[in-house]
Amino acid sequence: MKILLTRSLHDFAIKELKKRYQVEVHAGKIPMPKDLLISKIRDVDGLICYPYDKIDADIVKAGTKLKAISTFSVGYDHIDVNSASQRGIVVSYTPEVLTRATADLTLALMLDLFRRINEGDRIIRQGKWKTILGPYEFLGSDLHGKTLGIFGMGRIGMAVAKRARGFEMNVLYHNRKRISAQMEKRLNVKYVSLEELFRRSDVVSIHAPHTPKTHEIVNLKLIKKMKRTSFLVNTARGKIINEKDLVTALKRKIISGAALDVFGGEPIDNSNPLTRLSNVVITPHIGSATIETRRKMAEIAVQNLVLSLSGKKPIYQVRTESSRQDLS
Ligand code: 8YV
Repeated sequence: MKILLTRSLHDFAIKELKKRYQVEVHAGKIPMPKDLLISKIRDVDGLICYPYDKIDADIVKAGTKLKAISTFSVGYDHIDVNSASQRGIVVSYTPEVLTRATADLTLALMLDLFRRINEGDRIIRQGKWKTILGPYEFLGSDLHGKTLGIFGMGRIGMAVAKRARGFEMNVLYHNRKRISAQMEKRLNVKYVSLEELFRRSDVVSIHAPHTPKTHEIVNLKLIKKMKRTSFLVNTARGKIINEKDLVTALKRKIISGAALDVFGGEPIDNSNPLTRLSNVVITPHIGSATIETRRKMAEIAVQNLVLSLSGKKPIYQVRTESSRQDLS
């Protein structure tokens, strides 16, 4: 069988794949240009892809021999899962192993916003720290006693809730579906409407998947419900926020700041207005980027593909919209 990887993966993973298949690893432009992907996919049985590869209906249709798509990610908004399933193609993904790493980064970003870590770093590097700071200067705020609003109470949202309790925060959440009363009690979280979440939280953190329903759901109207002292954190998908509206809100100081690991289009550079705002902390989509987590993701991406191609159930199969219970 032949398989295609749209970019390289850990050596051990490629080795494992080469034991079983004829492997082609795309080494050129990232993401792989659509024409090239279409011409290559015609000939392969399996595909390993990444969130920036758009695996739309055209790609799926061109993959006449394609039996399995394994994405190196928990998000699968880049794959037309319905088209794939109609053609009997098994789609798999890598949840769970990246939950803690992503939740850790979320807390790191929150701490950064509250305690102005990056801002302080920038001031020193720019030679602007001239005198010892006075009692009222360069103050941040406490996390303890503040309210965190989690939008999307799936695996990552829950891991963030657990960590936030360690910082003695109060936690509200909004999810497409309310979690069980037992789970709410265990996590010590309270369900509220989306509007209430934005209105009452000192920091809102996004952990929902990107779907037609969540596309740019965080717009100026919703951001305007937030307190002027509040922050927004996004480690999920950039397209959940209307980025233009967020820039407007940050410029007009409608909210205090934002920390973003994901963007509407990636990568971003300094032509993006977000990079010029001092009340914004930005990271280059590194939620799952730890040595341990990425290794586990590679292991699972390989196992998912191998199992699917041998006609077995992959470890984590993406279910189609109609068969899905929990969106986040
Ligand atoms: C990426 C992610 O997969 O898992 C996801 O959905 O967005 C990330 O973990 C990772 O950046 C590799 O592209």
